[in-house]
Amino acid sequence: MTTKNQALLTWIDEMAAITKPEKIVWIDGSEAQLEELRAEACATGEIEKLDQEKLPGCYLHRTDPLDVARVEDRTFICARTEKDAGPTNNWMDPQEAYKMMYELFDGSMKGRTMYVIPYSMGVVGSPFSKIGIELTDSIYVVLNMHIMTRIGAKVLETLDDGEFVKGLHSRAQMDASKKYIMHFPEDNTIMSVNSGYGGNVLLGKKCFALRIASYLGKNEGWMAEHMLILGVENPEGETRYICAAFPSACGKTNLAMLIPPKAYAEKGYKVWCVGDDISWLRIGPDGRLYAMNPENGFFGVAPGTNEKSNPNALASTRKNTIFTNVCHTADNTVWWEGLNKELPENAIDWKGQPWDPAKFNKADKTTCAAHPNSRFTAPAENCPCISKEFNNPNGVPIDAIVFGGRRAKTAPLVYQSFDWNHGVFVGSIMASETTAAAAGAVGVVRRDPMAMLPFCGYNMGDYFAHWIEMGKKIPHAPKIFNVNWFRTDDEGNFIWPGFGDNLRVLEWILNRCAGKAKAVETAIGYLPKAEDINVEGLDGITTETIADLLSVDKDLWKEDVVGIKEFYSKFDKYDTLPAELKKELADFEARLG
Ligand code: GTP
Ligand code: SPV
Ligand code: MN
Repeated sequence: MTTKNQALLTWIDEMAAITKPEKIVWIDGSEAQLEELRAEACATGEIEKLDQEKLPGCYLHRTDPLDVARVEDRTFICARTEKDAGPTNNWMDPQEAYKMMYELFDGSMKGRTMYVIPYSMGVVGSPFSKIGIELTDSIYVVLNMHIMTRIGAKVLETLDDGEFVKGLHSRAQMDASKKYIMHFPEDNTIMSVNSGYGGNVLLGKKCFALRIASYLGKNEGWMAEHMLILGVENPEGETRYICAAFPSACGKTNLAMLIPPKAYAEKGYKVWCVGDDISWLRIGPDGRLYAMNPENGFFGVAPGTNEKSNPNALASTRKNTIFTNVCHTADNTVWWEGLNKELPENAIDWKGQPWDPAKFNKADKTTCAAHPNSRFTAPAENCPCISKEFNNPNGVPIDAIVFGGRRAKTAPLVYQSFDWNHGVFVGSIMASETTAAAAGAVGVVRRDPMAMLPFCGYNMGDYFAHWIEMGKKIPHAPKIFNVNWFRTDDEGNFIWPGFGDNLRVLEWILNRCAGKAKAVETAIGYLPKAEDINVEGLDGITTETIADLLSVDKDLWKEDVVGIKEFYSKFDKYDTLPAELKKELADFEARLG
């Protein structure tokens, strides 16, 4: 494999001079080369080959037990000024950051191989796709990037002497105290050291496709969002597309692949998955907003995935999949909490220790066989409901944008914003309980605007302003909604059945977009009447339950306003909160009375 791209060759030379690998191997994307790497990683124990009859092409990997999730406190936006990174990001001066990182990378690949991975986010060669090069000393990273992105010689060919995003990753000493995930948006550069976990090291994903891309999008007039993309096909055979932004581990993969409830399937409803995590959105020639999924696979949460909750995700993991931090069973397959009711005997837990099912206690995460953030990396083409538009470089036209999070109270099952700017406000005040997808406390409510809090590559006030500006530029803008699948009763149980039944809510959303459904106006937005959510075939859920799920408690919202104001006040320092959002907040308070 060769390239004439002098900037690329020079950069690789410079990075190799710092990291000092024993050799450099270019990843051409061929099955022969990948197979060699799998064999090498099996020989060193980096991955284990699973039962090839039951799970052909599947492997298991365990990370360091202290390296199991994204590390937000070690993730930095190294923009030129602190203002450009904004109050919600960690910031470091770029010169200082480069100096520190080059010291940490000094000799970090000694005795190891540096792999050069050319990858494309989006269909190779499409004008809407972008190319990255990741240099890494981890075969696990190479094998995952092969599933999650389009890699190899074909990417290098289309790069020619064009621009690319530089990514440097080294496991180095895997020293947690020296773990850093650094972004240099003004230089199209990402550096990650001392981690081997997914979101920290698969640099095409959150680092490039969200943090760097959101910055590029602001400058180039498009948007990079933490959103799934799905198509709902009605019995007449028309497909309408929806993008939805939920925080990490709040249901994107599940919604993107949902199986319609029986009553819907019988009528002929179908759901098609275009993407489960990231959307790149542009205005099309017809004035509508188009979404494309820059990824080529799913890096999905394993626990809770089963034949009932998400059969499409489970089916996607039955071949050519890498499992990370799940439980290894005695018959050389995998298991995780919620896969089925049978607790495996003689299994090995995610830390590599014998697992005792007798000591398992659902409420105590430390007794789990699989880590709560254990994941599968599965090729998109495995998914039984993958959309025929998956490889359409232009993406799909979007009717509705849906925000949502985990809220035990306050947020109703669904509501619609009054207009685009109010929709931006609704996205900006999103709050959700934290999950195991990031290191730190779980279950604490925090503000997570547009599910982008950990992923926005620049000042979030400017990001809100970009949303407002986009609204002015899209002639036929999608309608904006908010959903909450996670309201609980007094015992803490989820009231709404969720999963496939979420289609009942999407139906109201799409009917609203088509001007076919009624709504009631409330202080927070337009809500369905309880009888407008179809409960046909739902066990134990009546129109009264729906009424309860749709209730708007003004006192709870008044409490929420305190939290919104506190969050908004973070933007005072550089005065970047758009006037439009200040007005929306004032109007909201007035409506609450
Ligand atoms: P990331 O990959 O971290 O971005 O997560 P995600 O947003 O794709 O979340 P995912 O679909 O993997 O769901 C995370 C967890 O939420 C899983 O344990 C699911 O079982 C659970 N979950 C998903 N959808 C629903 C739902 O509708 N209701 C309930 N109660 N739980 C859900
Ligand atoms: C998330 O945390 O939102 C994920 C997994 O999708 S990771 O790739 O680790 O970011
Ligand atoms: Mn995600």
